[in-house]
Amino acid sequence: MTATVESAATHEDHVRQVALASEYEVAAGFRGEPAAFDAQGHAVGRQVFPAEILRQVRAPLVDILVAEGVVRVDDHDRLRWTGAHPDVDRTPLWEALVDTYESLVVATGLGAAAIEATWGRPAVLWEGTLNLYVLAPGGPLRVHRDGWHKMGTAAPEEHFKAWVPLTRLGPGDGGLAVAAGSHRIPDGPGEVAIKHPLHLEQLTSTGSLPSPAVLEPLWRANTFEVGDALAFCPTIVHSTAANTGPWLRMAFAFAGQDARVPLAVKAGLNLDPSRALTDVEHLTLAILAVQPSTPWQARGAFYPRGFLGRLGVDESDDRVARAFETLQARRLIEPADPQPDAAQNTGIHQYFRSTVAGTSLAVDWLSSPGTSTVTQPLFAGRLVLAGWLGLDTAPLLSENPPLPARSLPRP
Ligand SMILES: O=C(O)CCC(=O)C(=O)O
Repeated sequence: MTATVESAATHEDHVRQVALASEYEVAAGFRGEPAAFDAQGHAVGRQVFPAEILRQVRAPLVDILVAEGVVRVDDHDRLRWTGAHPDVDRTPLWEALVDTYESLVVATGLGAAAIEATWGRPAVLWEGTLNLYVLAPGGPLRVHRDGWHKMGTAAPEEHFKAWVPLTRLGPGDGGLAVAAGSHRIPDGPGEVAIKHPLHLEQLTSTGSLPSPAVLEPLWRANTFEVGDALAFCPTIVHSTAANTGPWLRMAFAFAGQDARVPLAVKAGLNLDPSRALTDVEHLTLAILAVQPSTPWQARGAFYPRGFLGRLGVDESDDRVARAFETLQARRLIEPADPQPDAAQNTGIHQYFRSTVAGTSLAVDWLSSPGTSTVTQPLFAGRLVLAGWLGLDTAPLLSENPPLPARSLPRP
């Protein structure tokens, strides 16, 4: 009898009943424990963001909601829901969030710093992973795991999801519930038996979660102030907690990885100033140290007939153009239009040159000995650029692998 009742209970039933618990919290000014995070699969960081910055991130979203007449701002850090039904049009909110998130959370390095404090590991954010979650009273719960598509080759524990509430959340206000430790529990059997896993996370992304009975004792929720964050392992089972109060709950989330693990191309090139430059950014910087160039011209260098493309260095147009944005944000390059007022010198046809700091960084990078991650095409490209900049290439040649069999570009 008990077994029948137990098996009939759904994930959502358990999440609706979840009690508040704070097994792993990191207080403001302290640093998280990677081992505790690995065991629990999550950690709550208290006041790891400056609350005022998050209020600025929130402000344009609140303006939209007030103009739509669905919330009233009558309580500190909470929005009274006055809408007719729990559906909220997220599109304009999302568009407003992207800008403030990029400029106030990513480009300031505050997002990486908040996760580093909570997680206890150096963090680097993945581009294009921003999500906005808006939950009106009575809104739906969704029990799920995130998956492998926002992870590189390292173990799931070396990646994080960050969930950042934009409103104060008391008990019953719809925080985020996690099934502590579930990041290590495989899914139930999928629709078709797996003969050979096609992906490292195949056993935790079948779409068939561990049973409600297995997860039931693991569910935890929490209360949050603006400035707090929840970091969790992407494979942990989690869910919106039930919003039974009178307030609209808003949160955003982003994903990333341990900064010491090599960054996959899929991670993108975010504007976080603490992120180490990638090869495409170093190469682009070195090109601009050689001569002023436009994004269009630099892209040409990476094309199959470009000097880097012919050596086997393969990069997409998007990443080369994006490298200009990172380098300019870090003041390593600056506009250098030969005819500043010429209408054609805009967008991908705008000229840039390296600044003094940029040239010095390019020279350091070109002159530094290679590591095991320097491929032969990259090494050959660095040699060409070092030669063009008149650098002594002898130390590079004595410390690095031999040149690839392909010939160097004609002068
Ligand atoms: O905030 C929510 O309701 C869901 C959050 C979530 O699923 C996530 O951050 O991955």
